[in-house]
Amino acid sequence: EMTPEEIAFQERIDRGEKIEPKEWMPEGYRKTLIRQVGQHAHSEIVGQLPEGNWITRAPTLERKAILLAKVQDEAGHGLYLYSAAETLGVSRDELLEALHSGKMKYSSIFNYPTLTWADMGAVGWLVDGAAIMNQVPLQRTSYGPYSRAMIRICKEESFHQRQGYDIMMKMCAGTPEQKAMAQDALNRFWYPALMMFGPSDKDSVHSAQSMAWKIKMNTNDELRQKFVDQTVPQAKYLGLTVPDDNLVWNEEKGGHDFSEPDWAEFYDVIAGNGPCNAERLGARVTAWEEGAWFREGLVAHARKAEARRTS
Ligand code: FAQ
Repeated sequence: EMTPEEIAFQERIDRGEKIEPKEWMPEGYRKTLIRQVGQHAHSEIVGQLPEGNWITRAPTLERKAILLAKVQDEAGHGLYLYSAAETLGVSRDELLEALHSGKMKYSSIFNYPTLTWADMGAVGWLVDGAAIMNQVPLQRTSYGPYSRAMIRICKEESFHQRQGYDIMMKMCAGTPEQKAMAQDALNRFWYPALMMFGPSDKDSVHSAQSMAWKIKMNTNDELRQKFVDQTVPQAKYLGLTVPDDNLVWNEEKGGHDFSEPDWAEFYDVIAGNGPCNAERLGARVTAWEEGAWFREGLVAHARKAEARRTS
């Protein structure tokens, strides 16, 4: 049973109106957004780590400058998203505490290792490619601050995807060893990239309500299908093979048939048992603890400035 307030709220959503921070919203809407926007913010922050691993070992000065800029963009995306989440009445400290204690998730993809330079290509091409596929529709999401953050983020994300594909093109036009590294990176990142869209629709607990509220604009399977259809020709252009024997164009549905990722592995990774979960979370917790002196300094400085103003 919906209350009159809830009915009026749903009508606003159905008309395509944006919901703004101080306006009435159902508690479930607020909670779902805090979960999704918070997890999205955490993903951007944790997502700096797999690429940060290669900044000191980039093959040229130019590649190093590009990678550094990309990782800095991710920090910025995390900050806009924390700000968007804060408008829902949760503090950044509370969100970080939930991340550090393992109560809140971040994207499964960042729990896989980046073993070679070709992985920087695969991350940009596939991981940013999957991220954009999900984020472009979210520019039209019903919550104003989230939708505005997405507009800015998508502009930067499309540059990230191109820089990844550019690395793949260079590697694939290089020596046989370089091309083999590119193929190996595709082999390792293909299924984890497919998992980024979440469980298949029949197992997605939040999709129906989130789509009714336009917190999500598409189902997980819809976006995964679009991603496969977009990416397969790109792999072909590189002369690489997608690691799926069941991959075939299905004329009737106008899309590819493809193998599902290993969902047992997915659930294992989001439960904290992926190859790099402990390392990633450990790095974030250490960074937080080692930054305590700096946060304390900022607060002390703000207090002094305040005292000077009011005395
Ligand atoms: N990883 O009912 P659903 C980036 C959880 S892009 C971990 O289908 P929902 C950019 C889900 O939370 C990546 N957990 O859930 C970048 C739920 O558990 P809960 C970030 C996952 O929310 C690129 C449970 O499974 N993008 O960072 C995942 O309706 C390169 C049931 O699932 C976003 O966050 C997963 N892959 O749909 C940075 C986009 N999938 O919370 C650096 C916004 C599902 O009840 C380098 N988010 N779960 O405990 C979304 O669109 C949605 O939240 C989905 C999941 C589609 C991710």
